[in-house]
Amino acid sequence: MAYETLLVETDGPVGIITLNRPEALNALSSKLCSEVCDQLHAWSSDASIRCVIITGAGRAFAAGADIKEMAPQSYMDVYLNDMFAAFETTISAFRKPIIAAVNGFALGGGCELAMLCDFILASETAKFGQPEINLGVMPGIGGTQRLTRLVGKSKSMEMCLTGRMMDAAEAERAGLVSRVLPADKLMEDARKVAQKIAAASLPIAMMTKETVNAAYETTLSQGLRFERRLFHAMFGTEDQKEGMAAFVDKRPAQFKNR
Ligand code: CO8
Repeated sequence: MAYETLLVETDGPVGIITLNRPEALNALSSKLCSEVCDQLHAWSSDASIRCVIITGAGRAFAAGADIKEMAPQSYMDVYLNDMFAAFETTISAFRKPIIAAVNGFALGGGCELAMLCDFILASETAKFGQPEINLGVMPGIGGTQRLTRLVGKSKSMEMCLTGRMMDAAEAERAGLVSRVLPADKLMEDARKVAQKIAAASLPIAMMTKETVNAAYETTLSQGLRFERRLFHAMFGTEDQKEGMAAFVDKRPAQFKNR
């Protein structure tokens, strides 16, 4: 499918979405958001895609929601359109692993998009922030909730109340990003990580994602019970038999995603 605001490619089982409005630092316009949703919907039912990377063209991952598009809107406009609700729910409901490869500014809705992904790989040039307070609003695509869970109340509160940016090193120390990579290696490494994930059994990767995410939604005892039930259920898959047999036979596993 040809898009106005995205570049989309596949590299075997890995789907790569590049947000492509570099002249606007990849600001999340309604068109861009609906195109991301369309592509994720297509890949959710495409069995050949087993992991997705989202990144940005140019010097930003995304510098937030499109301020020029939002500026004139009224309360009724954003309420009745349920602004950003479909974007948030489509990404958070996507069942296959998604990696954010953050190459530059990830601000406001851009930081929230990165946090909607399953984990963040950041280049040394990445900058994270929730500067909405400077615009007379606050984060609205999950920033107050996800940032707080990831970095704790004190840092989240400071960032949301002051709009200060965090550099990549601070974001890694704070637990917002899983790893910081040299800028010229970010996509090469992100592709390697995605290929590694895509080489695993897809249903097992999906159940693993669902179980880690359950840690944010349940008590510890409910989460442990959920983990144990899915762990037991994995013994009903062909891929568990293959993975363990391959270990014993000292050969690479050939998963069938069954
Ligand atoms: N929206 C629209 N255009 C943008 C945005 C944006 N978020 N960010 C940058 N641009 C545009 C600029 O207007 C400029 O365009 P032009 O050349 O036509 O003037 C171009 O991108 C380049 O930007 P700058 O010239 O400003 O580049 P600098 O290097 O000087 O500065 C910054 C880079 C610091 C990133 C700066 O652009 C900036 O502060 N951007 C805005 C960051 C921001 O405030 N983001 C939060 C937006 S609000 C939000 O995300 C809310 C989400 C929740 C909504 C929930 C609803 C339910």
